[in-house]
Amino acid sequence: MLDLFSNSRPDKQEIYPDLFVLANFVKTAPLLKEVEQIIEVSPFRKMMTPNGHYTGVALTNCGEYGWTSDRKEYRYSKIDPLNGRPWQSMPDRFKALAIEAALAAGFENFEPDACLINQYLIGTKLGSHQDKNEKDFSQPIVSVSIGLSAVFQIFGNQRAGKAVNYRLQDGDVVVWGKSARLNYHGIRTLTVDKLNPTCQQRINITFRKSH
Ligand SMILES: O=C(O)CCC(=O)C(=O)O
Ligand SMILES: [Mn+2]
Repeated sequence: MLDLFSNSRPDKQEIYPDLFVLANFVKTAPLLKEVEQIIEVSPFRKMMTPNGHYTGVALTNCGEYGWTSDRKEYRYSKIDPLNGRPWQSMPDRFKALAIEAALAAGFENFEPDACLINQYLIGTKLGSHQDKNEKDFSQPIVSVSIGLSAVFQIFGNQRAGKAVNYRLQDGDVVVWGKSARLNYHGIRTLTVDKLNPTCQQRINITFRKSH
């Protein structure tokens, strides 16, 4: 029978060519515990960018390389510029998740060496951009959502292309590569979830092969 009121989603959905959503793929409480340990050493911070503005989202990293930015450029660095120390190593649980999700979306041999962790508070957004500071575009991006839901937008190969919108929930993983690897994407301004008003932040973890 057609269930008009079901809100269940397919486990795996290609919402754009070579861009897959793995719905409710991972339990996030253990991931959040790892993030809490990472931010004790390398806290969330907004970073200055070459266009003279600070990032809207606060971020940190773990793994061999971390994505950073300053007045001069965007780059991957082995050192956290805030504390002058190497980033915390990528937890085994993170690496295993990244590889498993990539595989589930059809990307074999993913070897992430960088893990960017974004913190979105209500009212923040991430404008349309490409992930293009990596040296190896043959490997996918794996992106994990924790906490408050948010609308992911994919614009194709133009910054202001027609958007495909998808609301990401806690535990969802997005994987993109091949023809989608350099597609523009972003996150719409976060709003309060009326059904869960105490949830005030979204954490996003993206795994990349930077070198
Ligand atoms: O928060 C997200 O889901 C996407 C994050 C992202 O695109 C990035 O960090 O480059
Ligand atoms: Mn991105």
